[in-house]
Amino acid sequence: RAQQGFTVFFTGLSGSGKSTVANALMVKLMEMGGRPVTLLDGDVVRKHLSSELGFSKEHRDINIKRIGYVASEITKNGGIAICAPIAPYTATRRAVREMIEQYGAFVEIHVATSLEECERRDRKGLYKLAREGKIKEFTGISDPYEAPGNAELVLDTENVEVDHCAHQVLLKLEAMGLI
Ligand code: GGZ
Repeated sequence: RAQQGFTVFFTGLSGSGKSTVANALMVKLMEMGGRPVTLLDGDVVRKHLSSELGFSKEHRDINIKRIGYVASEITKNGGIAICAPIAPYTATRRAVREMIEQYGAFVEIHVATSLEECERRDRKGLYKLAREGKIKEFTGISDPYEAPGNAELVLDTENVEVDHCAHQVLLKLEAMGLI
Protein backbone atom coordinates (compact mmCIF):
# COMPACT_ATOMS: atom_id res chain seq x y z
CA ARG A 1 0.00 0.00 0.00
CA ALA A 2 2.06 2.90 -1.29
CA GLN A 3 -0.46 5.58 -0.34
CA GLN A 4 -1.48 4.52 3.15
CA GLY A 5 -2.22 7.24 5.68
CA PHE A 6 0.21 7.90 8.49
CA THR A 7 0.78 9.89 11.66
CA VAL A 8 3.99 11.68 12.55
CA PHE A 9 3.98 12.02 16.34
CA PHE A 10 6.52 14.41 17.84
CA THR A 11 7.23 14.17 21.57
CA GLY A 12 9.55 16.29 23.69
CA LEU A 13 9.79 18.88 26.44
CA SER A 14 8.17 22.32 26.37
CA GLY A 15 10.40 24.53 24.24
CA SER A 16 12.21 21.58 22.64
CA GLY A 17 11.26 22.77 19.14
CA LYS A 18 8.42 20.32 18.39
CA SER A 19 6.12 22.96 16.90
CA THR A 20 8.85 24.55 14.82
CA VAL A 21 9.97 21.27 13.27
CA ALA A 22 6.34 20.11 12.87
CA ASN A 23 5.51 23.31 10.96
CA ALA A 24 8.56 22.99 8.71
CA LEU A 25 7.61 19.36 8.01
CA MET A 26 4.02 20.35 7.23
CA VAL A 27 5.21 22.91 4.66
CA LYS A 28 7.46 20.35 2.97
CA LEU A 29 4.73 17.69 2.85
CA MET A 30 2.20 20.18 1.48
CA GLU A 31 4.64 21.27 -1.24
CA MET A 32 4.88 17.65 -2.34
CA GLY A 33 1.12 17.69 -2.93
CA GLY A 34 -1.00 14.56 -2.86
CA ARG A 35 -2.52 13.80 0.50
CA PRO A 36 -3.99 16.40 2.86
CA VAL A 37 -1.81 17.26 5.85
CA THR A 38 -3.30 18.10 9.25
CA LEU A 39 -1.22 19.59 12.07
CA LEU A 40 -2.40 18.91 15.64
CA ASP A 41 -0.13 21.18 17.63
CA GLY A 42 -0.01 21.04 21.44
CA ASP A 43 -1.20 24.56 22.26
CA VAL A 44 -3.79 24.64 19.46
CA VAL A 45 -5.32 21.34 20.62
CA ARG A 46 -5.37 22.61 24.19
CA LYS A 47 -7.26 25.72 23.04
CA HIS A 48 -9.84 24.04 20.82
CA LEU A 49 -10.18 20.41 21.86
CA SER A 50 -8.96 20.18 25.46
CA SER A 51 -9.68 23.61 26.91
CA GLU A 52 -11.13 22.18 30.12
CA LEU A 53 -8.06 20.05 30.87
CA GLY A 54 -5.12 20.77 33.17
CA PHE A 55 -1.75 19.04 33.51
CA SER A 56 -2.36 16.18 35.95
CA LYS A 57 -1.35 12.74 34.64
CA GLU A 58 -5.02 11.95 34.14
CA HIS A 59 -5.71 15.09 32.14
CA ARG A 60 -2.54 14.78 30.04
CA ASP A 61 -3.57 11.22 29.19
CA ILE A 62 -7.04 12.33 28.12
CA ASN A 63 -5.47 15.08 26.00
CA ILE A 64 -3.09 12.69 24.25
CA LYS A 65 -5.83 10.13 23.63
CA ARG A 66 -8.00 12.81 22.01
CA ILE A 67 -5.12 13.81 19.76
CA GLY A 68 -4.53 10.13 18.98
CA TYR A 69 -8.18 9.60 18.11
CA VAL A 70 -8.27 12.52 15.68
CA ALA A 71 -4.95 11.38 14.15
CA SER A 72 -6.31 7.84 13.79
CA GLU A 73 -9.34 9.10 11.86
CA ILE A 74 -7.10 11.13 9.54
CA THR A 75 -4.81 8.12 9.08
CA LYS A 76 -7.77 5.83 8.43
CA ASN A 77 -8.90 8.12 5.61
CA GLY A 78 -5.48 8.09 3.97
CA GLY A 79 -4.33 11.50 5.19
CA ILE A 80 -1.24 12.68 7.01
CA ALA A 81 -1.54 13.78 10.66
CA ILE A 82 1.30 15.61 12.38
CA CYS A 83 0.97 15.75 16.18
CA ALA A 84 3.21 17.83 18.46
CA PRO A 85 2.26 17.50 22.13
CA ILE A 86 4.70 16.90 25.02
CA ALA A 87 3.13 13.43 25.56
CA PRO A 88 5.32 12.66 28.59
CA TYR A 89 4.12 9.11 29.33
CA THR A 90 5.42 6.03 27.52
CA ALA A 91 2.29 3.95 28.12
CA THR A 92 0.04 6.64 26.68
CA ARG A 93 2.22 7.03 23.59
CA ARG A 94 2.07 3.26 23.16
CA ALA A 95 -1.74 3.28 23.40
CA VAL A 96 -1.91 5.94 20.70
CA ARG A 97 0.53 3.97 18.54
CA GLU A 98 -1.67 0.88 18.83
CA MET A 99 -4.80 2.86 17.95
CA ILE A 100 -3.18 4.34 14.83
CA GLU A 101 -1.33 1.23 13.62
CA GLN A 102 -4.72 -0.40 13.00
CA TYR A 103 -5.10 2.01 10.07
CA GLY A 104 -1.65 3.09 8.93
CA ALA A 105 1.85 3.93 10.07
CA PHE A 106 2.81 5.62 13.32
CA VAL A 107 6.13 7.47 13.21
CA GLU A 108 7.28 8.57 16.65
CA ILE A 109 9.90 11.30 16.72
CA HIS A 110 11.69 12.30 19.87
CA VAL A 111 12.68 15.95 19.79
CA ALA A 112 15.50 15.30 22.22
CA THR A 113 16.51 18.83 23.19
CA SER A 114 17.83 18.57 26.75
CA LEU A 115 16.09 20.13 29.72
CA GLU A 116 19.16 22.33 30.25
CA GLU A 117 18.86 23.72 26.73
CA CYS A 118 15.07 24.18 26.90
CA GLU A 119 15.46 26.03 30.17
CA ARG A 120 18.34 28.12 28.83
CA ARG A 121 16.20 29.19 25.83
CA ASP A 122 13.05 29.63 27.96
CA ARG A 123 11.25 31.23 24.98
CA LYS A 124 7.99 31.73 26.85
CA GLY A 125 9.37 32.30 30.36
CA LEU A 126 7.57 29.20 31.62
CA TYR A 127 10.64 27.47 33.08
CA LYS A 128 11.37 30.50 35.24
CA LEU A 129 7.78 30.48 36.51
CA ALA A 130 7.99 26.72 37.11
CA ARG A 131 11.23 27.11 39.09
CA GLU A 132 9.53 29.80 41.18
CA GLY A 133 6.68 27.38 41.85
CA LYS A 134 4.21 29.62 40.01
CA ILE A 135 3.37 26.83 37.55
CA LYS A 136 2.77 23.47 39.21
CA GLU A 137 3.35 20.06 37.60
CA PHE A 138 5.66 21.52 34.95
CA THR A 139 7.20 18.86 32.72
CA GLY A 140 10.91 18.37 33.44
CA ILE A 141 10.83 20.54 36.58
CA SER A 142 8.09 19.22 38.84
CA ASP A 143 6.51 16.58 36.62
CA PRO A 144 8.03 13.62 34.73
CA TYR A 145 9.07 13.23 31.11
CA GLU A 146 9.59 9.61 30.12
CA ALA A 147 11.92 9.74 27.12
CA PRO A 148 10.98 7.22 24.42
CA GLY A 149 13.27 4.26 23.88
CA ASN A 150 11.54 3.09 20.71
CA ALA A 151 11.16 6.25 18.60
CA GLU A 152 11.53 5.85 14.84
CA LEU A 153 13.76 8.95 14.87
CA VAL A 154 15.58 11.10 17.43
CA LEU A 155 16.20 14.75 16.53
CA ASP A 156 19.03 16.82 17.93
CA THR A 157 17.84 20.43 17.67
CA GLU A 158 20.82 21.67 19.67
CA ASN A 159 23.24 20.99 16.82
CA VAL A 160 21.01 20.70 13.76
CA GLU A 161 19.00 23.47 12.01
CA VAL A 162 15.19 23.24 11.99
CA ASP A 163 15.06 22.82 8.24
CA HIS A 164 17.56 19.97 8.34
CA CYS A 165 15.59 18.28 11.16
CA ALA A 166 12.46 18.44 8.99
CA HIS A 167 14.50 17.01 6.11
CA GLN A 168 15.64 14.10 8.31
CA VAL A 169 11.97 13.34 8.99
CA LEU A 170 11.25 13.33 5.26
CA LEU A 171 14.14 10.90 4.68
CA LYS A 172 12.75 8.61 7.37
CA LEU A 173 9.27 8.73 5.81
CA GLU A 174 10.82 7.89 2.46
CA ALA A 175 12.81 5.00 3.93
CA MET A 176 9.59 3.67 5.47
CA GLY A 177 7.91 3.81 2.06
CA LEU A 178 5.33 6.34 3.21
CA ILE A 179 6.10 9.12 0.74
C1 GGZ B 1 3.99 21.39 30.70
C2 GGZ B 1 2.72 23.28 30.28
C3 GGZ B 1 2.30 23.28 31.60
C4 GGZ B 1 2.78 22.26 32.48
C5 GGZ B 1 1.36 24.95 30.61
N1 GGZ B 1 3.61 21.33 31.97
O1 GGZ B 1 5.82 25.36 25.48
P1 GGZ B 1 4.35 25.48 25.41
O2 GGZ B 1 3.74 25.84 26.82
O3 GGZ B 1 3.70 26.27 24.40
O4 GGZ B 1 3.83 24.02 25.37
C6 GGZ B 1 3.48 23.51 26.65
C7 GGZ B 1 2.03 23.12 26.58
C8 GGZ B 1 1.97 21.60 26.87
O5 GGZ B 1 0.74 21.11 26.46
P2 GGZ B 1 0.64 19.66 25.86
O6 GGZ B 1 -0.79 19.47 25.52
O7 GGZ B 1 1.62 19.48 24.78
O8 GGZ B 1 1.06 18.74 27.12
S1 GGZ B 1 0.71 17.18 27.32
O9 GGZ B 1 1.15 16.47 26.12
O10 GGZ B 1 1.50 16.79 28.51
O11 GGZ B 1 -0.74 17.06 27.55
C9 GGZ B 1 3.54 24.69 27.64
C10 GGZ B 1 2.17 24.74 28.27
O12 GGZ B 1 1.32 23.82 27.56
N2 GGZ B 1 2.12 24.33 29.67
N3 GGZ B 1 1.45 24.33 31.80
N4 GGZ B 1 2.42 22.22 33.76
N5 GGZ B 1 3.58 22.34 29.83
